[in-house]
Amino acid sequence: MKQEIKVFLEKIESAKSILLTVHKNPDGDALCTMLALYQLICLNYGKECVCVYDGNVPEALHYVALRGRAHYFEHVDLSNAFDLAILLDYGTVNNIGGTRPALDAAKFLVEIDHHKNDNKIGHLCLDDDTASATACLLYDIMIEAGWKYDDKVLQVLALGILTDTGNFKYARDGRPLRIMANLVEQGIEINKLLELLNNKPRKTIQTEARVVADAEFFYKNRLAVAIVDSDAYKNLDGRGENALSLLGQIKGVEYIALLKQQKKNQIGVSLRSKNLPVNKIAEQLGGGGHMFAAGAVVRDSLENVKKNIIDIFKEV
Ligand SMILES: [Mn+2]
Repeated sequence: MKQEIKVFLEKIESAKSILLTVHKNPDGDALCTMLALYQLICLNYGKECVCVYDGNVPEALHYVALRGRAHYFEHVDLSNAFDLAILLDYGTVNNIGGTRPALDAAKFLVEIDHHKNDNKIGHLCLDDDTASATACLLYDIMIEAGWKYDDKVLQVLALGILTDTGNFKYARDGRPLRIMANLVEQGIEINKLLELLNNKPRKTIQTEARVVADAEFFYKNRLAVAIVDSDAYKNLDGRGENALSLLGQIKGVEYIALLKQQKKNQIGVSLRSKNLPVNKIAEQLGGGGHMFAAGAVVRDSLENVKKNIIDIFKEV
């Protein structure tokens, strides 16, 4: 067994209190991997971890197994330092949000992540930035540790992989498919999981459809820019993945920028690309992410951010 995993298992073994957390506004991979680890520690060590997040969980994820185990951080007493904290799928420190003080106070911090990150904060880092999802990393740990698991663990791991790879579209190598093959052989039904995610609020889907209808196109239609203004933003559930996906289906579109007015002068930017990497552009805007899916939060007016984005893509 790898030395790091050995240390990880020893830390779980000896901890009296364990905190699990993920990036703010958890997506499917973050939430589901946290829930899987919660259940694995329960099954294998008889220990109940505390699972917390900052921000909102998309409504579509409200029906996943074990959902009730994860709590908004302000609803939980985090004042006593935890023996062990485990931070999953966080990307960069800026993404952690309100659970950060509890992580800093913990006696030992383990991170499990698949994002590229030059500023790691874990005492032990079980990271691999070539992995397609943090769920893949946890699956490998589970197998290497020889942990028992149940159907709920398999369900949430499968959901983590499906959501983070966009149903395998963004699989970076064969690993997520091999893992999913194992999960399917053990009873996971992919169509049922995809159905389970079809629980988005009507106002979200209608808002995303409107945003797509109003999108603008630049540079011979290679760049699509879509705007979610502050009124529409209230209706969004998650990152606007449907709008991004629809725009990506348009012939000739190579890049998509979805600008979300979170506050008057705070714009969330989601970038998608079919060919050339956009993570460098996201970094230029103060954010980061993966090669073909990246983002940033820019503190400026919607008009300025839009103008700036269109300018940046002139060079691309
Ligand atoms: Mn992820």
